[in-house]
Amino acid sequence: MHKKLTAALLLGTALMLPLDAAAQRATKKNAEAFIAKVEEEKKAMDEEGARIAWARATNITYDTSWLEAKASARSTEKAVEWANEAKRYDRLDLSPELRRKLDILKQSITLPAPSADGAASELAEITTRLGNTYSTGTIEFEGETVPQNRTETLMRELRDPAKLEEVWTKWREQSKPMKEDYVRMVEIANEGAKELGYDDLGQMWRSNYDMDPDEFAAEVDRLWDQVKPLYENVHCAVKYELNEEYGDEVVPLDQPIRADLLGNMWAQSWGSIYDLVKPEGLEAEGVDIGALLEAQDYTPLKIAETAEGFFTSLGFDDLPETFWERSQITKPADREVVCHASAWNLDSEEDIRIKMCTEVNADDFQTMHHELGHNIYQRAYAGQDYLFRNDPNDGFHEAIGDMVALSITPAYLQQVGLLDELPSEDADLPILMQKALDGAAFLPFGLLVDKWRWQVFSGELQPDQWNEGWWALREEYQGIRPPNDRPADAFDPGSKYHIPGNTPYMRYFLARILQFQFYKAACDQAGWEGPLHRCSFYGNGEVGAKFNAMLEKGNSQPWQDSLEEFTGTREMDASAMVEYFRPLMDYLGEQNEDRSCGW
Ligand code: X8Z
Ligand code: ZN
Repeated sequence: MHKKLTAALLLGTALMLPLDAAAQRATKKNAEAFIAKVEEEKKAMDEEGARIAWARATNITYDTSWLEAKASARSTEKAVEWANEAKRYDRLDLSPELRRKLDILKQSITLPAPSADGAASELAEITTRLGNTYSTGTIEFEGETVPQNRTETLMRELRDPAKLEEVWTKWREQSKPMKEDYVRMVEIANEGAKELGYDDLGQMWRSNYDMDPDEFAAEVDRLWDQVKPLYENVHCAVKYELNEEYGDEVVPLDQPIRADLLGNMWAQSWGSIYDLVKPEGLEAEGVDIGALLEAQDYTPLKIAETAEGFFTSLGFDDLPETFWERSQITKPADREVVCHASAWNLDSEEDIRIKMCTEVNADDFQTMHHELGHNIYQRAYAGQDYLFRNDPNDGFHEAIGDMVALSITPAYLQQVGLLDELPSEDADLPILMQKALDGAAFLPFGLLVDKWRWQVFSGELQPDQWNEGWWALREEYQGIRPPNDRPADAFDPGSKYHIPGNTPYMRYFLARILQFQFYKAACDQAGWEGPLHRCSFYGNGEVGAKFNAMLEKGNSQPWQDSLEEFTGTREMDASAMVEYFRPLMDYLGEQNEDRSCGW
């Protein structure tokens, strides 16, 4: 009775209010109630969505895809509704926590749909289809049908330029049909971003960094400038070694490097061609992790257990039993799956898992640490309010496992029984070169994927210029070129998982910088005084506790605060990375002195 009366009174009052009544009803109390409701509903909705997405990613069928598209449309519609509702409280003076939660609701939709009927469904159908085209793609090579993940292995292992070109080119035939869907997807998601008040989707993505979106764009350029000399030196040394190997015809010294010769489908990390490009003057051997794993009969499961062991040595709890029961660690033989590695927390509490098609090699050893880093982070912030169960800047999530993997030094490999004898100090440069081929070579790729998407979303690149624009960036930043003229209907960006998968990519560039910042801070905390690249904080519980304190904060505060608490600085800064590679930089600088570097 009393309740009804209140409702009637409220209604009466509302009717008598001036036109901006809605704004007046935007009270602090209503904002609190709104957030409480969203946190409860979103948690349940996300869990259902994640279980459906898991079912599809580990078993791609007509029905699981259908279910995923439906669930994805529903959650986009809800997310857009909540983002719009959050705007109602824009002008209120609220606590920083409440304001942050409202901002999170407004900013963190990767692909928004406009509110028009059917838009969210069309968008979801397109994105599910794009993802399936990528993950179920195959090529015909030497009389066999090769699935997506094995095309990556071929690019890693083949050494014949003609065969490399064949695999490289055939994989890019797969992405041609994605273009039409991608055109429509960009239209819809841009409309969605505009409805939420952004110029375009790129600006919306750049708005998620606790700073002005234009400032963020300038920030990544600043970081790139810090590491560019390192990249240029590695690029030059690799170009000369490849020229030795393949000759002037295949690797002319006055041109960008052919993209299919770098041991990776996208020329994004080059560690697998270390045997070809080890600088001539370096006598000592590096450490061939792939060979060590094979020699000791490591299995994918053993790789996972070893990576878990690193985290537990820092004081983190064992992974739960359900991790081992429910993860997909190797590729199932009897069905289509998404092989690209990922880490999940299905209930945002304890149900953490990975999904990989692990093979026993150095790349997957690294990726396993990367993925478990995600899981450890997810579990660490599970105590936060629901909207804060995330990282404060998406580079953080990607940096955790990689920061830990920097501690995979020869001393560590010996501690876990993978290496018998420690190599002499002469091995430092070869080891640094191995790490630079992955870590430093990745930087311009990490930067340009979203530079391309930003240009696509803003309309600076029109669909008929997309492929050219992609190669212009590949040449400008990476100094690489395609092995053949690209056909007019090519959609080469679609050959990379994160484009059809719609995963923003700048996070990996940031992570590459942050991982060294975190690592250096951890080494300082451990009291390490030697050269940075020899530090391993394996087994250091004190470092683990401090690290955990940062992870536990999740997204409850600006990333600058979290970074400062762990490292003492509020800025992303590549100087730790430069310090780490300094001995190699000095060496390569001398080697390259009279060479024609650049492209
Ligand atoms: O996509 C990934 C992870 C999953 S978050 C395997 N990475 C990027 C890539 O593969 O392109 C890790 C390094 C960069
Ligand atoms: Zn990741």
